[in-house]
Amino acid sequence: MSQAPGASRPGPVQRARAAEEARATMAREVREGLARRPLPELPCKYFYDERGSALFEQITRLPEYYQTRTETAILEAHAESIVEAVVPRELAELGSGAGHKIRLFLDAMRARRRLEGVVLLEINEAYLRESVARLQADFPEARVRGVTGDFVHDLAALGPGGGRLLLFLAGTVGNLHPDDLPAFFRSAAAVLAPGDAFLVGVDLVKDPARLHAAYNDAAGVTAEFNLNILRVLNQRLGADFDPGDFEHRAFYDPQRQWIEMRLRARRPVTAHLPAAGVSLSLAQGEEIRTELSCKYTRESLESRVEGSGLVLERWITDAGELFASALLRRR
Ligand code: AVJ
Repeated sequence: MSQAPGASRPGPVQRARAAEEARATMAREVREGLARRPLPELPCKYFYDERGSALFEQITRLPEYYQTRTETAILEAHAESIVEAVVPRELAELGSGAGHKIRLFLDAMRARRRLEGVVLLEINEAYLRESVARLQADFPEARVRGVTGDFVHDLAALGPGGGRLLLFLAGTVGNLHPDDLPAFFRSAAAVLAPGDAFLVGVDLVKDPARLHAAYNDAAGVTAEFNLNILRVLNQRLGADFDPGDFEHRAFYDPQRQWIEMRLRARRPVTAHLPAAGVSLSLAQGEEIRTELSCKYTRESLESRVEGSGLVLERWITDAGELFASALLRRR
């Protein structure tokens, strides 16, 4: 009966790493990020506690934030034909997992009586538990399981592929640095068997004004989302940030083809993060980078897939070419 806390036991939700290890990893990543100069950084995966996940859900419904509704429309039109081409037995998803989009694929798989398993990899454990329970109730014929972890370090926890369609939607691939994409695609290829597929949602290079508006919404939800990372540090690392000391900033860098989100100190700030063993001093106007959201073209994305063992098989966009679904096939 005695089991180490956090040890993974077979069950619907398994942890890629024990809770204490996850906290130690967070402490290290935050310490290393904040030590960077000239620009201190925080890993954007720490936006997503319960409040952060709820704020992101709100972002997806903003008039300025075209990504979610555009990708949904693409998948509503094409999920069937993707399932037709891939013939998966198992659906795997990195991040989210609760939403409407995964169901388009599950319904198409069910209609072909091919649905055997679902596996979700998600960083927010509470959110993951809910998603697993909901999907299991709606798709009783499938074995639904979840793994808590992040998609950079914990992909291997998905286990070996074979009949797998792996989804990575919402343009979240844009949160990785472009230099890290080749290694990421190789690690995705490692959890796929030849013939398996990887569907990646990609936000496209476009009019900078459109991008700017999507990350500077009039209602200020993105600003709240950005500031939430400080609350997460306060809660999980015992930090003493006052979110009121910072303001939201997001801008498009046309050379790098990415959106950067930053938090700018409104006044001189000193914060202590005891659990990370670090403190941070910023002068007024100094900034912390909290997120990269990289935008791609077909060519710039494909160049980073090259050599990974995956090949671009289909590139589906909306009529306005705002967003793309890239279907990659494991060779
Ligand atoms: C989760 C990567 C899709 O970069 O657009 C939304 C997160 N950040 N508004 C993105 C986000 C600011 C989002 N993704």
